[in-house]
Amino acid sequence: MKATTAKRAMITGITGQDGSYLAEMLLDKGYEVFGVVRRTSTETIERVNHIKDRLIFVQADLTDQTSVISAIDEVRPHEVYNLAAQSFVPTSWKQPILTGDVTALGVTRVLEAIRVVDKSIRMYQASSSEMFGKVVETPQTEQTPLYPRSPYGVAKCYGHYITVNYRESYGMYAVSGILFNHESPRRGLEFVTRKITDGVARIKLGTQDKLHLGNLDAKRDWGFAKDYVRAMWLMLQQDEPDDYVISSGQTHSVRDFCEAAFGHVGLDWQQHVVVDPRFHRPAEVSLLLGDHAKARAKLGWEPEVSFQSLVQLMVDADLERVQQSLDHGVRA
Ligand code: NAP
Ligand code: F7E
Repeated sequence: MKATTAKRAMITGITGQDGSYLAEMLLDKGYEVFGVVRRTSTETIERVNHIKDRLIFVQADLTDQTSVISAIDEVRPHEVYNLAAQSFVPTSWKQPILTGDVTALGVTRVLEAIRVVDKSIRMYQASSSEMFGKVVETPQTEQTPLYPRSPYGVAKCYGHYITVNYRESYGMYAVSGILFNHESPRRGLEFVTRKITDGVARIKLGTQDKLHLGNLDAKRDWGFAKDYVRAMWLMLQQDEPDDYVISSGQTHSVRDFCEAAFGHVGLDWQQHVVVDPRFHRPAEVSLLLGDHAKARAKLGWEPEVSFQSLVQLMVDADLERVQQSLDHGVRA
C-alpha cells in the first residue's frame, strides 16, 4: 500500500456526506485516498460509488482501538481526516452511550493510533457548532465558551478538547475545525434541510401532500458541504496547527428554509408544512451564527455558495432524483 510517492490521505467517515466530497477533492489534488469503512450487512458506499475504483477501502470501526491502529499502521497516511461520528442529534438522546463511544472516545482512539504509529501524521477533527449550543454570545468565534445542549454536542466538546490536548501534550499536528451546518444533495434525509427539499420534490411531483416538521423557529448558519471540505484540507496545510470556525456568516430559520424551498417550485409552504411535536427535541439549539474571520484571514477561505443557491441546488437535485424514480416505475 505504500508503493507510490503520492501523498496519502485517510478519511474516516468516507461513506458520509463530507467524506464523499472530501475524497473527490483529494483525488483531484493527486492524493491516494484511503477510506475507512465499517462492516455492515448491506453496502453503504452509495455516496462514493462513482469514485470507488479510485479509492482504497480499509476496514475499521471507531469503537475498536485495534482496528484503528491497524488501519493507520497499514496505510501510513500523511493526513488523517476524522469525519466518522454518530452525527444525528436526536439519535444522541436515544443512544447516548454509543454516541459518546463513537463521537467522543472515537477521537481519542484515532489520536492514540497516530501517537503510537507515527506522531508526524497530521490529523483533522470534525468538530461542530453544536458545541456552542445555548449560545453565550453571537456571533460565535473560536473564543466563544461552549455550552452543548445534546449528548452529541457534549461528545463533540470532548472530541474538540482531546484534539487540543494531544496537540499541546505531544506536539502533534492535530486541528479542530468547528464547522457550522453544511448541506448538499448528499445530506442524509433525516436532517432538516434535506427532509424539506426531498418533501418539496415529492409534493411538487404529486407523491406526497404534507411535510411534518418540528421547531420552525430554530435558526442555523447553513453552508454548502463542498465549500466546507476545502477548509478541512487548508487547515492541514498550514505551518502551525490551529482551530478554526467555518461558517457562512448568515443565519436563517427553518421557516425561511421552507419558504425558499417551496417558493423555488412555485408552492406555498404554509399549505403543506405541519408542525409535529414528534420532531421537537428535549433541549434545543435556538440560534447559531458563526464568524469565520480567522479562517478568512489565515486560510484565505471563503464560502462560495449562498443560502438561496444552496436551497435551489438541493431542491433541483431532489426533483431530478424523485422524477427519475417515477420514470422507472418506482414510487420515490
Ligand atoms: P454523516 O453523513 O452522518 O457521516 C458519518 C460517517 O461516520 C459515515 O461514513 C458513517 O459510516 C461513519 N461512522 C459512524 N459510526 C462509525 C463507527 N463506529 N466507525 C467508523 N465509522 C463510523 O456525517 P457528515 O454530515 O458527513 O459529517 C461528517 C463529520 O462532521 C461528522 O463527524 C459530523 O459529526 C461532523 N459535522 C457535521 C456537520 C454538518 O453540518 N454536516 C457540521 C459539523 C460537524 P456508515 O456509512 O457506515 O454509517
Ligand atoms: O436540525 C430543527 C431542529 O437535524 C436543524 C448535524 O450535522 O448540524 C447538524 O445538526 C434544526 C434543529 O441539524 C425538524 O430542531 C425542525 O433546530 O438538520 P438538523 P442539527 O441538529 O443542527 C450540526 C452542526 C452537526 O454537527 C450535526 O452533526 O432543525 N428541525 N424540524 C428539524 N430537524 C430535523 N432533523 N427534522 C425535523 O423534522
